[in-house]
Amino acid sequence: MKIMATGDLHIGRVPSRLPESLSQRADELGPSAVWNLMVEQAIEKGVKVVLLAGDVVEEESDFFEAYRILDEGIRRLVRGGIKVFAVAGNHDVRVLPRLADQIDDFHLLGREGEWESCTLQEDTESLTLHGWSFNTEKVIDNPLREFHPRRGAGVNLGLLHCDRDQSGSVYAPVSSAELKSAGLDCWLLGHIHVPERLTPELPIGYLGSAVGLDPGEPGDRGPWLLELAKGRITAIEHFLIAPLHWDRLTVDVSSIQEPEDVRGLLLKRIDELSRDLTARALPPAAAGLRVEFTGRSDLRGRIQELFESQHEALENLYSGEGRTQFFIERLSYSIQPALDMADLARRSDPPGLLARQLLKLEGEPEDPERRELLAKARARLAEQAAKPWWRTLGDDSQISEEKAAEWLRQAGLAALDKLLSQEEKK
Ligand SMILES: [Mn+2]
Repeated sequence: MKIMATGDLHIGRVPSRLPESLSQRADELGPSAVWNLMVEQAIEKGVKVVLLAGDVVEEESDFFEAYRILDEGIRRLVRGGIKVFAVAGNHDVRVLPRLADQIDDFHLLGREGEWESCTLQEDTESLTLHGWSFNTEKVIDNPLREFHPRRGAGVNLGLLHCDRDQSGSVYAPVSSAELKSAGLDCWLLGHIHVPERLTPELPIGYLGSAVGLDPGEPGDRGPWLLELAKGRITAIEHFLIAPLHWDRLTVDVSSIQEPEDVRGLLLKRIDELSRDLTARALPPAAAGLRVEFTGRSDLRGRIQELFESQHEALENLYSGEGRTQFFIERLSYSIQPALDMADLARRSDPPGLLARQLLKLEGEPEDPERRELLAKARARLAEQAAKPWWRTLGDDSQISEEKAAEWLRQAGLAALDKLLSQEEKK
């Protein structure tokens, strides 16, 4: 039996911070778009049950828009033999019950803050759902206090909108320990927009928003697919179909000679991301990037000038196969002035000592002092690499001199930056 589940959809909210060229098409990128994709994919993948973990609708005033979008989607799902269940969250506490009353086959679980269960069956597989809905915008009581489940057939799954491990919260505070000991096999949670890593071994956590609604929601988004067989959860997959992807890129400019070289570095990073996104079954139509330039360079001012003069071009970047429109939502410049290592190395304080070691690293490969430094580093790293908890990552205990030198250099530069920034603050 296949299940599709999503956390916070927020139908009615328009993704923010889109550039001019995309704001006209915001409908194709936001909550209603991901919902339509979910409907299509649920039918195509032979899903039997679709679950919505609250905050399906942004607010009361979105009733008509949400009605049109949900009604149409749910009709299609029902025609495909798919059942739809939801619980209400703090945003849709009033609007969701009303929508459920209007839309046939839209089942709201746990009205009036009372736990509700129901068992579904498909061939030999059963699923028992336990759900609870918000009945006021703020709920200070822990809904699990009133939860005394009677286990039903098959996998027993809890659907809940709640604030986990925030004891003073006014959004239905619950604790991880209570969820674990509640007697169910799985908890799919709504409210927090950052998705957690759900696995068949630990199927308890936040599903996250179905699509990132602003740059503050970077990373992978989409609904989840669960598979049940012989009364157990056998697979859980985060199904990354969000039509809009937000991401943060840091681009180290330390190596550049000319300000224009930064464009190439930036494109390379976008290319890498583009390859990842294009490999998806449904690549996003658009991706918004928050880019931070880092590292050390004396060209900071000229880099900033260069990018500020071509603002428009940064709203419409294509890369690779060009299926995703990239845009730069924000550029920031955390570039430090270049260091004069030789100058620093003459100092007798900790930065001076560190600078001398760094110069050694970059110096003559056969220098005995360099060799000794690297031998020590490799011994220490090998000790770490041999620890049992790294074993599953494969046998990487052979650390080459070259690799050790690069790690030392990066660690040394980072430490030097830290030491010098403390000096600047004095
Ligand atoms: Mn919420």
